Amino acid sequence: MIKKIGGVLGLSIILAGALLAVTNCVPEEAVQLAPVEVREYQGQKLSSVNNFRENSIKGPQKVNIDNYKLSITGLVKNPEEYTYAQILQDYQSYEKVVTLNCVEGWSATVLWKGFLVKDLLAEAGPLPEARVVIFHAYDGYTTSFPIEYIMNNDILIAYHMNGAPLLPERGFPFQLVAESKWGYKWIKWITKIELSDDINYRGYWEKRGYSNTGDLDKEFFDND
Ligand SMILES: Nc1nc2c(c(=O)[nH]1)N[C@H]1C(S)=C(S)[C@@H](COP(=O)(O)O)O[C@H]1N2
Ligand SMILES: [Mo]
Repeated sequence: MIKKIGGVLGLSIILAGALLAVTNCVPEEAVQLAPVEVREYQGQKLSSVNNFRENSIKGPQKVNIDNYKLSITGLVKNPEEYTYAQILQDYQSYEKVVTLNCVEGWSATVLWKGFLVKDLLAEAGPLPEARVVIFHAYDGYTTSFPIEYIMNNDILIAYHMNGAPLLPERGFPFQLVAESKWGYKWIKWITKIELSDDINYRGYWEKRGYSNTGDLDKEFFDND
């Protein structure tokens, strides 16, 4: 009797195991479909990623993500290099709708998703002499900000626009969301963040007469 129950039990276990094995054949990874752009967020209409005008200094850049690194250098305790995947994994992500205003008179309102520059800086540990944060890009473009602008605001480096990864022409892998600043401060294709003590540093357009602060509520051609 005990033997018989044991046999039935044994058979049931084998059957249950077989059933489990079958159900386990369902793929665990979600199938990736082409991203669809979000055009409205919390009641607010968003611009399309195609509403931008592309007039970057050297045209759209194609960054090969397989050997891409984002480095943080200069006046920091721990210089660091990150892959795209590490940034997306290791840093808390944030979403925010912010409007980019170009000096040429157009603007685009977009849902940005990315990480906070100040979280990256906290990890790197700026030295006390660090006054300025200089951003460098794949096309040789640069722009800079006082360290207080980065540390005292929630400034994002974005990797998604309207719910989809940045397109190559929109700055893939990373664009700075320099809120309250003119469009030329929104550096695309960021490769390096350098902490510096050079308070007179001027980026690409800033060297050519554009305001160094780049504040939206002020003239973009001034003598600061
Ligand atoms: N690396 C890089 N970033 C850049 C530029 C550039 O030429 N190179 N142009 C800037 C200017 S002038 C503007 S208005 C915004 C516009 O972004 P868009 O070219 O995606 O429209 O990107 C900014 N970021
Ligand atoms: Mo611009």
